[in-house]
Amino acid sequence: MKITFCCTGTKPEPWLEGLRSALPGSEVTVWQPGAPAADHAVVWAPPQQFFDEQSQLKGVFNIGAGVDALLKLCLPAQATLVRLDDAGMSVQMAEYVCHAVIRHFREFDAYEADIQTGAWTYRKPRERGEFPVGVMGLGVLGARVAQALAQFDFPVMGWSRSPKELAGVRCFAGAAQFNDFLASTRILVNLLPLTSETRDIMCLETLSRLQGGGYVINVARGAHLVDDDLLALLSSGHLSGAMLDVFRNEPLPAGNPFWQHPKITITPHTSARTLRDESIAQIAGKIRALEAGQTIVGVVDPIRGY
Ligand code: NDP
Ligand code: OXD
Repeated sequence: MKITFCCTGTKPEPWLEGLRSALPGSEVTVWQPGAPAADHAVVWAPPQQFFDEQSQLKGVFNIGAGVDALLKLCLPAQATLVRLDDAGMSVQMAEYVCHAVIRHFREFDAYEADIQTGAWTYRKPRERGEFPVGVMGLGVLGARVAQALAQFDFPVMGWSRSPKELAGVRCFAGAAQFNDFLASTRILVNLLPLTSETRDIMCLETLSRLQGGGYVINVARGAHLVDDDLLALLSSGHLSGAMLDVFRNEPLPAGNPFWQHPKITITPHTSARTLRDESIAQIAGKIRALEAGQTIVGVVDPIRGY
């Protein structure tokens, strides 16, 4: 069995070694233009030329959870597109979002600023019930995040396309319940995939529906958020702040107002990193299963877009 590796910005050697030892007898090589046809591909941000040449692929394994960039390309029609299914990302996402929510709720940013000026000050404890958190997207990552937040006794809401039941989470579904979800939310967490339905979903109209003093945590994709609308609502005071891990252009260009904004905290697309060993084990298991004609989880529906 031949496996081709085409992951932009990723050091290939450890992946090749890992895949070879997880799939003994397989031939795993880095893709070069003109390379021989392979059975399966392990990819991140490949060029269109890759799929034009490797048009016979049976499986295409993305080394991330989001496939929005891949779905802009023309993939071989018969290839099964598979995204990472957790592989160690959900616990990282839960850490990041709980950190962001707690930092905001407990005003740790203000305490840090006070300490910098030598001030030993106390703030009045805030009422947890006044900080309901709404998680958009209740998939592999969103469900874990929502349940982790519920452990801290925040009121937690969740919104997904299809109805869900999650312990400790008040679930809303579909366009019909979106406004009720927003109106019940003060801290909004985005864990949606980027699709034609969800692009620009955090805009003036939707963010204005959040409870006053709202806070936005975007850990999915930059194009979910209309940047100028966030800035306008921060200026008006309707929103009190944001923690952003993802941006329309990455790396975030120098001079972008998000770099210096006093109410915005940014991180460099690092909320849930791809973990190599977990990912290799998952991908190798799924290649074996596909070869054996078995069904696997994490298959992307290109029409749905995730
Ligand atoms: P999943 O596919 O498991 O979950 C997606 C969720 O979004 C599902 O609950 C789905 O609903 C819901 N959804 C999709 N479309 C809509 C819609 N139109 N309206 C309402 N709900 C919708 O994805 P993951 O949880 O694995 O990942 C989510 C995203 O997180 C990825 O697509 C990626 O962009 C981002 N990500 C970011 C990382 C980072 O480091 N910043 C790392 C990893 C991922 P339903 O359940 O009904 O299908
Ligand atoms: C992913 C990501 O989609 O890293 O996995 O953003």
